[in-house]
Amino acid sequence: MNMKNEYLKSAIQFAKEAGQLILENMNQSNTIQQKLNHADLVTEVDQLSEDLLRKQIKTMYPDHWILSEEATGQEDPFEIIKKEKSGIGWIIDPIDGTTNFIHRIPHFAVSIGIVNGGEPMIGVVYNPATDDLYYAVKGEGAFHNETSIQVSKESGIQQAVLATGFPSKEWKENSSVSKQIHALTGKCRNIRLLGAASLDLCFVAKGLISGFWHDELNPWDTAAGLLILQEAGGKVTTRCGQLYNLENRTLVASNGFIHDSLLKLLQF
Ligand code: 2AM
Ligand code: CA
Repeated sequence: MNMKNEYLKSAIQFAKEAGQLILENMNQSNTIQQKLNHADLVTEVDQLSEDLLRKQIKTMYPDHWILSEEATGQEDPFEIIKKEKSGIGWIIDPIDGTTNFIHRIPHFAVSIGIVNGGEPMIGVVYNPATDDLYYAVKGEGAFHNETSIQVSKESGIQQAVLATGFPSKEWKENSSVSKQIHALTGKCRNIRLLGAASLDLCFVAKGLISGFWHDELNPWDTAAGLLILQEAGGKVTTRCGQLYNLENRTLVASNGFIHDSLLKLLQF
């Protein structure tokens, strides 16, 4: 087995183990803590999942670095990403979609991106509640469970279903996200706020929706989904249209065909 496939196999195994742990704890009354505000939440299950993932990675790959949501604390993850340009690193979100998890909405995921020399090499996104597994290896296509996936062929923004979300600090009156949604209202087929960025990217990759935009995401929200979407034929840029990398704070993702129209509608 080549190394890339070994890492993929490990990432899938770790994501499924963490997913099992999350499900086992889903119906317990978990302690919920606020981070920035009443919309920015973390549970003890986020921490349990992260501990399991870090332990597995450290045991199997002691030379690899790890960037994960809860361990990062108040540090700026973008500064860490800028420094970690060499070697192999695992960028993990132990639960993406924590608010859905807390409300027992079965739409959350374990997200694991592996980068090599700063470039995404492997992406694994696993929703344990529905047993949906998305994954990609650089240059080898994207998959949902065992099936190869591609983006939608939709070329008109009027036929496009899009998704976005509110970064917790933008959950307020006169939010910039409300303005963005307003700018697209009536222009596309409809807009969804599904609550888990990694799965939004996979939904674009699978052609279920044609585009997704989101501000202020962190590298652990996007590292895995970014590669899965690119390998499915999609396009990911910043809101200014530059090719997206893990250091950027705005993200516009699409099937490629509607990209320019979407970017244009978000320029105001
Ligand atoms: P989380 O569940 O891991 O917090 C919801 O639109 C999406 O945005 C989720 O993927 C959520 O990730 C992410 N998100 C919410 N608030 C965020 C914040 N302040 N910074 C970065 N990502 C955030
Ligand atoms: Ca999270």
